[in-house]
Amino acid sequence: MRTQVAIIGAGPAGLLLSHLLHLQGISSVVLDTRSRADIDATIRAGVLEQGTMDVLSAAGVGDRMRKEGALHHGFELAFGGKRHRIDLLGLTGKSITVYPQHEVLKDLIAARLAAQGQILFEVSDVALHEVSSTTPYVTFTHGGEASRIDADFIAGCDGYHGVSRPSMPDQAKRQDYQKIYPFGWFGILVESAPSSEELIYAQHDRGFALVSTRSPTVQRLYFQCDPKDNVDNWSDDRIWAELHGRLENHDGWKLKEGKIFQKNIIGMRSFVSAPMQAGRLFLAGDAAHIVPPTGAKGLNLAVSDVKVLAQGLEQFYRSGSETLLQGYGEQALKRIWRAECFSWTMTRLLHTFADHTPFEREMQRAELENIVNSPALATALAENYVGAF
Ligand code: RFL
Ligand code: PHB
Repeated sequence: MRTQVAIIGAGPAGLLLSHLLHLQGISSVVLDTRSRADIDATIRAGVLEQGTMDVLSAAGVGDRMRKEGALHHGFELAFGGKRHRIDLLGLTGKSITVYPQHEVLKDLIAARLAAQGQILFEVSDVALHEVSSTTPYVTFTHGGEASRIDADFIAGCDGYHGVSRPSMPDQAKRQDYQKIYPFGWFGILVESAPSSEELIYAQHDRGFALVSTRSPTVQRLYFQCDPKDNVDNWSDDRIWAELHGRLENHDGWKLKEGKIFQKNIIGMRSFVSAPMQAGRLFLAGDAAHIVPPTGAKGLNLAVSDVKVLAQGLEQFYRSGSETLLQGYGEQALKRIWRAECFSWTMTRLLHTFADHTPFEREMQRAELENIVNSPALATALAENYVGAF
C-alpha cells in the first residue's frame, strides 16, 4: 500500500488530520489498534473552544456539533460556601461548547468513510521504519496478515501510550518535561437532568469536584480521589455523599442524583515531549503532550496541532517548500506551553494537596478570592479558558 501521509491513531488528532488533508487533495491512511465500536464508546473530553468549533465547522464536520452541542457562556467557581460566575462571553466575547469527544469522533469517522477515506481498525504490531529518510514506512498486522504502508510522511497521533514517540530518532537528545499529580479524578456518568446550566468547578477541603454535562439526560461528574483507589471501593451512596459534601453550599442549590452507569478513575499528569518532529515523523496531540483535565485543553490542543501540521503538509504538496513543516513543532509548542501553564494553574488552584501547610491552604483560597473580585484576573482566567489568544 502507498499513501502520502500514514497516520498512526484514529483519535481526534489522527482523524481530523486525515480529513483536513483530504480537503486539500492529499491522501492518507489511518491505522488504529482499537475497533470502531471501542473508539465510538470512549468517554473523554467535553469542552470545545470556539477555535476548535471553527476548525471543525470549516472542515464540514460541525453540523451535529452546532445542533446538539450546548453553548455555555460562563462557568462557576465554587469555594468558601459560595458560587461565583465567570462570565466568559461578557469578559472575552467568546463562549465554549459542551459536545462529547466521542460524538466528535463519530462525526469525523462518518466524514472520512463518506469520502472513501481509509481507516484500518484493529491493527496490531504497528512499527515505524526509516523515519529519517524521505521514504518512511509503517508495518503492521491487519486481519491476520502482515501489511506495509509506504508514505512520504508519518503523523504520530497515537496518544500518550502509542508507538510513535518512542520511534522518534535520537532518543538520547529528547527532552521530556513531566509533572505527576498526587491525585486523580473519579468520574461518573449519570442518567439525570442537569443540576446546573453551567459547569461548576468546586474547591473544597475534602477535595476538588466538577459538575459537567453530556446531554439533557446524561450528566458527567468528577471528584478528586487517590489515583490508586479502586472504583469497587465506591458504592453509589458513598459517591453521592462525597459529591453532595463537596458541592453543596449555603445557597440552597442541590445536586440532582440519578442512576450511575459508568465509573472510572483517571490519573493526572502534565507532560511535554520535544521536539515534536524529526525527519519525516511528526507527533500531534496526546502523543506529544498531556495536560491535566482541569483546564479542558487536551482535545483543543490536538485540534490546534493538526491544523498547523495540515497547513505545513499542504504547503509542501502545493509548492515543494518545507518552510511551514520545519516550523511546525516550534509553532505548536508555543500554544502547548501556554495551555500547560493554564491547566497547571487551574489544577493548583482547585485541588486539595495533602502536603499543604495551613499557610499554603490560605494562599490558595486568597488566590481564588482575588480572581472573583478582580475583573482583570477573572478576564485573564476566562481568556485562557475559551482560548481567546
Ligand atoms: P487519543 O484520543 O488518545 O487517540 C489516540 C488513538 O491512537 C490509538 N493508538 C494506536 N493506533 C495505532 N497503533 C498504536 N500503536 C496505537 N496506540 C494507540 C488509540 O487507540 C487511540 O484511538 O489522542 P489524540 O487524538 O491526541 O486526542 C487527545 C484527546 O483525546 C485528549 O487530549 C482529551 O480527551 C483530553 N481531555 C479533554 N480535552 C479537552 O479539550 N476538553 C475536555 O473537556 C477534556 N476532558 C480529557 C477530558 C481527558 C480525560 N481523560 C480520560 C484523560 C476529560 C478526561 C476524563
Ligand atoms: C468533561 O465534561 O468531561 C469535562 C469538562 C470540563 C473539564 C474536564 C472535563 O475541565
